[in-house]
Amino acid sequence: MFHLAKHARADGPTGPTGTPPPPGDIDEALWRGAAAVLGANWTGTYTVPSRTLYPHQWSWDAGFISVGLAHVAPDRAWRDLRSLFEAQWPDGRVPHIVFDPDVTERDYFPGPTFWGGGGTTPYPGAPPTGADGVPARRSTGIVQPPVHALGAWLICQRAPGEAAVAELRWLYPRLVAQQEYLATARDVGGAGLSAIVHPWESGLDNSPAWDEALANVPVDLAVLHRYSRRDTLVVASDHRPTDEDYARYLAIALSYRDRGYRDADLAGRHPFLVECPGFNALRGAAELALARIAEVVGADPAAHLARAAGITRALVDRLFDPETGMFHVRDLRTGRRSPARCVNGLLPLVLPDLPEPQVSGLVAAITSPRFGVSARMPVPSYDRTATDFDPYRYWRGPVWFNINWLLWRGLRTHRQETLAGTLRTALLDLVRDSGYYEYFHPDSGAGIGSPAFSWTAALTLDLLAAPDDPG
Ligand code: 2M8
Repeated sequence: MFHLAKHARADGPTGPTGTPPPPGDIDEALWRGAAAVLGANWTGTYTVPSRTLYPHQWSWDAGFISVGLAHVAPDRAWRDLRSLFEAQWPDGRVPHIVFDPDVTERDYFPGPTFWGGGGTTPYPGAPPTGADGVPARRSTGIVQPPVHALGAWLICQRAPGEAAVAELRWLYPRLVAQQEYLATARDVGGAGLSAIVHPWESGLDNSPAWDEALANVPVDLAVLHRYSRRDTLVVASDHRPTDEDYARYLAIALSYRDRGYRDADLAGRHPFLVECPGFNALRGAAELALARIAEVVGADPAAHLARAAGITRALVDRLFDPETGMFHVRDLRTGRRSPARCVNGLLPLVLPDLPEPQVSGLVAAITSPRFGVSARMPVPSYDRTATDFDPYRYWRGPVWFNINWLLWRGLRTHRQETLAGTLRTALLDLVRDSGYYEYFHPDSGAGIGSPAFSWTAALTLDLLAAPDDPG
């Protein structure tokens, strides 16, 4: 456990004082348990994903967490997003981890020293100071899926009012800069999709989606002697990425870092450049959320709507495979689409303007034996029928809550209410039976990874509240 005493909130570690009661006739124990997890993981300015495994602020975690906080502590939801965006780089990128200066390097690897190249100054390109001249917290130089505009829009929907509008005004230009960075510096393929430069940028770290692209990255296990992993001291090693994968992750990160996190000439030299359907679908969803935010803050929504439509078209043209009926990642170094059927290939369902053939393909995949949503189990992270499906190893099989919450929203968007209802019930049963775990065994439902995991708790609240209008 890390720094529980230091981070404990003034009103106690077990939950926000005066947690609002659950709306309507819903499971009060589950609601209060979820609020207590968020209370215990609150540091005073943001929420850690997990006290034991992830003691800093993570980018896409913050987006999901903010949606849950909107139900029980909207002020914290906004504070969480502000904390993250205070560490935004001048080029618009929002770092995938923003480090807590009071947490030691021993508590998480790779920490600020690794990402900063060992220096004590911020990285090339990183903001020297944050808002109001406060020194910025140090950060990584890579990004994660941009779920923050959606988060901001949903906070505003769940907890409307003048304070929400003021927060939206502060965030809007920052969210626009984030999208601009992804649409320009990261459009390495030149076709309107952003490339990710590291598997960690996808959020689905060791998904089989990356296997083909990673096979071309040499493994140098010696790197693991220079640096030592910490995750496998906290969680069973067969529930985490392998050492080979980890050595490649470090090599790719070092390659990016040692060229100052520059994006200008990525195509010729960077060892990992992939277009991910999940990342880009969420970028499209962010543009749609920005269009709605623009209306509130008095800006023009048209450019956001146009960009969202362009992303949907590019996704269909470049990443959809009519034979499998789903989307697949494309390796920009070889031009090949990966054959692996992974859950990021289902995420374009969140886009309301996805054409009918693609929607039907995804709904068929979700209900097929490969991903089969049954009343008992949500969608796993990988094709259940694949020979290398692994029910324990992180993003290679287990069920993840954030992805299923997105699919639940996507199903509702496309008026698949019965299927959405089945998925919601399965997700809530999972946390009721196993707790607010980081991920879950796709057959038994047993919790794996970190207990008391923030996005699982946050999205449980949103599922319990299940607003009529998903927003
Ligand atoms: C996991 O990723 C981090 C690296 O970013 C790790 O394994 O140490 C992923 O599940 C990622 O999606 C998530 O944002 C992060 C924190 O919850 O953990």
